[in-house]
Amino acid sequence: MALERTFSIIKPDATRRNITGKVLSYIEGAGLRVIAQKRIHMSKAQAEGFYAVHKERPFFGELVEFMISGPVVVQVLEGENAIAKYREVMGATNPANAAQGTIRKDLAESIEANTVHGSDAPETAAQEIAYFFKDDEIVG
Ligand code: RTP
Ligand code: MG
Repeated sequence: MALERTFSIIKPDATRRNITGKVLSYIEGAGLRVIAQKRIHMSKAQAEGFYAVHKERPFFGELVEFMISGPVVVQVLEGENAIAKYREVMGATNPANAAQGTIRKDLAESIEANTVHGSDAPETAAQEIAYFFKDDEIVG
C-alpha cells in the first residue's frame, strides 16, 4: 500500500486550552506521522480562502471568526490511507455524534469548536497542503 498525505489543523479551541500535545497523541497513536508542522495565526483573508467552499453556508462568517480567534497548528500527516484514517480518528463534525475514542468525542467543545480539521479527499488534501506549506517545509 502506498503512503498518503493529508492536511490537518489543530483549531483555536485546542491551542487556547493548551491541549495540542494531547491531540498529537491521537494522531501518532493511529500510526500517522507528522511530516510538517507550524503554529500560525491565520489572517481573515487566509481563513476565508481556506473555507471558500463553505462561503454560502449560514455558519461561514462565524466559522471564519472562530478560526482567526487564536493560533492554530497546521500539519501535514503521512501514513497508509492517511485521509480516511485521520477522518476516523477525528470523529464526526458534531462531537455529540462522534464515536468513543475519537478526538472530537473526547476533546471537542461544540460543532464549531471541534478541535481539528482534516482533508476529505486526495484532491482537497493536495490543495490544502499547498495552501499552507512550501515543498521544502515537508520532510517525509
Ligand atoms: P473540517 O472541514 O473542519 O475537517 O470538518 P468537517 O469536514 O467535519 O466539517 P465541514 O462540514 O467541512 O465543516 C467545516 C467546519 O465548519 C464548522 N461547522 N459549523 N455551526 C455549524 O452548524 C457548523 N457546521 C460546521 C465546523 O468547525 C466544521 O469542522
Ligand atoms: Mg470539511
